[in-house]
Amino acid sequence: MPALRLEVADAVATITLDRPDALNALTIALKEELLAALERVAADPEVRAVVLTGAGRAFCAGQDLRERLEPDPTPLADEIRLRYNPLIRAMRSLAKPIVGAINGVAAGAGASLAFACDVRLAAEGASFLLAFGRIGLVPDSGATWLLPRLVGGAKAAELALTGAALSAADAERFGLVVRVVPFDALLGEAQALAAALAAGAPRALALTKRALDESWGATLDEQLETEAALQGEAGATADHAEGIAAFVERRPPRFTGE
Ligand code: T3D
Repeated sequence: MPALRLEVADAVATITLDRPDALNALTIALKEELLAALERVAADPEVRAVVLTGAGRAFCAGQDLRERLEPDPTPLADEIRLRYNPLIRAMRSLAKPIVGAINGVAAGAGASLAFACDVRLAAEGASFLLAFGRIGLVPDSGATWLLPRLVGGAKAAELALTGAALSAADAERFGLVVRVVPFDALLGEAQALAAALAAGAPRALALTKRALDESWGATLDEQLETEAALQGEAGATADHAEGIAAFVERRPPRFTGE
């Protein structure tokens, strides 16, 4: 049985983690399906933006803890390297924006998946929970890199060390989510935001995502140079010419990704 749904409509791919009875906890199969889905949307020129969400009342409860009790589980460090790190790398290197529609609790590596999205909307009642410490583990799947950059070091330390839940409202206050909306409106709002992004110039969006990520390890001087180089690339696209033509002709641009 597939544990994930991938639907494409109007240039937006919606990926739904689909094990609601287990709060979309990550089995090996689900991790492999998610990586395959990310690779598929990366390769599909029709897809210009992605929504990642969960089925039912949770976004994702992290590693499926029951699977870890099965005979001969993969050693933890190997599992992280083999199946978690590639997911986070695939999300961050995807040249298309990912909107996280955080419909409910995002715990453990489920929170990490939420942090690895480019922007997040949350349903009222959603929460973020670095549940790792409760089972004697350390935050993984990029959580210790992404969270301090998203909410600041002090808040990240509190959440990582105490395992306290961050409510959707507090996540909005800390800038982790851009908006909190009623549960029933979440998917529609996330898809509308993704559709708006999908109408943008694909190359410029991809380069913007790259510039933002590269800034974390760069000095101002290095980043100024990165921006100049990326602007050279963006400025050479047909979409840039189309953007200027549309401005002058007072009409909406029709970006093609060329
Ligand atoms: O291990 C490795 O490979 C290394 C990688 C580690 C990465 C990680 O993600 S470590 C962290 C793993 N996740 C957790 O520790 C979170 C565990 N879950 C919870 O703490 C709670 O379920 C929640 C706070 C997320 C939600 O609580 P609540 O009260 O709303 O729901 P619940 O009743 O606990 O769960 C509902 C069902 O989902 C329940 O099943 P049942 O009894 O109705 O058949 C529960 O067992 C199942 N479920 C929830 N989380 C998981 C899970 N089943 C398997 N694995 C889970 N992580």
